[in-house]
This record gives sequence, C-alpha cells and structure tokens, in this order.
Amino acid sequence: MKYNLVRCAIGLAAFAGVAMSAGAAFADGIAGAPAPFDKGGVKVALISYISAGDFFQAYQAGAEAQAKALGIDLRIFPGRQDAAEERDQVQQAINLGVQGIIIDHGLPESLKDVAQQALDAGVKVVAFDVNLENPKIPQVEQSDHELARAALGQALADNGTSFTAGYVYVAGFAPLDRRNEVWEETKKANPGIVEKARWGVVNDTTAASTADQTKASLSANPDITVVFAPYDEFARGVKLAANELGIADKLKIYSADVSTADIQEITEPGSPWVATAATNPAVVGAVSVRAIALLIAGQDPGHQIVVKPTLITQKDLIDNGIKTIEDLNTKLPAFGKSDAATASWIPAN
Ligand code: SR1
Repeated sequence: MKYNLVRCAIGLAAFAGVAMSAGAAFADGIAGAPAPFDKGGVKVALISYISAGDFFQAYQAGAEAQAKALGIDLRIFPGRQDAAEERDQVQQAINLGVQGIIIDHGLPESLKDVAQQALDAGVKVVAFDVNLENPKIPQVEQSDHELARAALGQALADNGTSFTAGYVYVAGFAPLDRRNEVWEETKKANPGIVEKARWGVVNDTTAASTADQTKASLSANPDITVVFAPYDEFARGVKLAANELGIADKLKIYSADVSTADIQEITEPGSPWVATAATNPAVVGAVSVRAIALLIAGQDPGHQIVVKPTLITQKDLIDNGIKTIEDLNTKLPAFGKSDAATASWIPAN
C-alpha cells in the first residue's frame, strides 16, 4: 500500500516534470551534529536511472527513511531508463540549489561531465552502481564480485562443475559488468560449464521482456539446465518462461537481489529459482544517504563504500519459514543493517 502510494506520487511528479520531495519535516537541526545538519534545511537530490521494480523501490524507500532521520529534504527524480533525461535531472538538481546529489545507476558517458559540473558548483556527489571515474565521487556498491561468487558457488555445489548454461546479461551497467567478470572467471576455472545461450534486456518491463527472450533461447537450447540471471527482474522473467514452457522441473535459476515478492516466487512449490545472493536494498539506499550526508558535513565516507551481500537459498528460506524481507532482517541480522558510512551524529532510520 505504502509502495503503491509512493509509486503513484512518483508518477504524478514525473508527469509534472518536477522532482518529488520525500515529505519529511526539514526545519529542525540535529543537536550535536556538524553544520549544516545542526541547523537543518539540507536539500539532497536522488537521481535514478531506473525506478521500476522491487530493488529500486526498496532502495528509494531506504533512502527516504534515512533522509527523514537526518532531517534532509530529499528530492526524488524518477528514472525512466533515459540517459538524456537523467543528465538533465542532474542539471535541474544543481539549479535547485541542492547540497548533495546521489546518482543511482546510469550510463557513465552521459553523466561524467554533469557530475563534474555539480562538483564545480560546490555540490557533493555520491554514485551508486555507476562508475563516474572521479576521485571526488565516492562509489556505493554491493560487492558485486562477492555476490556473483556466492550465487555461482551455489550453482557449482548443486550442479557440479559440468553443466549446460544460459546466461542473462546486459553490458554497460556497472553491477552487471562486475558480476559478468565473475561469470567469465567461473567458466574459465570450470571448462565443463558450457554457456549455450546468452540474452537479456533492461527496460521498463524487464521481467516480461526477459521472459519473451528466455522462451526463444530455451526452446532453441533444450539442453540448458542452469541459468545464471544476476538481477531479480531477469530471474523472474526466466522463471515465468520456464513455467510457461513447462520445464521448471528441469531448470535451476541462480540470481542476485531479493524482495518479499521474490521470496514468494523462490519458495513456491516446484520453483526453479533455487538461490540468490543479495543485500537488503533499503539498507543500500540508507547507506547512500549517509554517505552524501558525511560529505556535506565535510567528513570522509571513503571512496569505495561496500554493502556486503548474503547467499539466500530456497532451502534456507523454506527450512526457516522465511516469507518476507522483514523475516530475513530478523533471522540474518547482517542482512538488515550495514555499518558503512556511519557516524555518531547520524541517527539510525
Ligand atoms: C540493471 S542493473 C540491476 C542491478 O542493479 C542493482 O545493483 C541490483 O542489484 C540489480 O541487480
């Protein structure tokens, strides 16, 4: 319900062509915090390349909660997978007079110069999952190498070192490119893994589009038994296709990311989605806001800010009766919080 309301508000803001404010009371400062947080009124923009899907909605919700706790007026610019629009939004945010900008995903080539313009205007910048190759811009990431190693380690444990695989990948997204490095390494170390087909798409209906592509790839390659789909929207698409083709019992899917809806899909009887490696995206959103807050306060969050992923298997979820993200937070405390980019003056959200 809350997500639906937020989604609706994002839609209206997008329609009006303006950034949406996260809606906290911003006037008061935080006692004992460094300037400007001691007086309040700090304005930050969150500019996303993708807003649709569970991962990005939870990321945004986590960012909003942490912003509220810090008294930050968070202006949210919705992402529509449009590089030109994202670029414009960075310029709009500079013109709005924000003190900080969080750039969440995007295409580096269309963002590097506008990010530099922000820095030149005295605006602090943090990037999540987009490598802007700028020593002044800290990079938040989920340790994608570790994440891919965890998911693929489970694939090897379940299927041995020889199997016929399908792989879902779209180049150009920093997290997917990092996960791809591990996929290439894994194939090299295990020559018995044969990648028979590769496909993938990122758009505003990624799961449905991936399902269409998967149906074609799996129909043409019926010997594929394992699919590495390291983004939950990809994994949902592969699962949908496997169900529609009636081959769910012959396939195993290994992914990245997790949400309550994903947990339901993974634990459904006969689900081919057997493991995922993930962070809590709301925690990553909160870490991104803390990082920009530290920069605005003149403190150093570090250049590489990493939120560690956890391997989550279908078996663990079923055996432990885990049905929601909140259950995961309770049962795996390391999943539900991160000590990245913290300071004594920053309130927990
Ligand atoms: C299109 S990139 C999708 C990935 O971004 C975030 O890193 C999530 O983990 C998701 O898998």
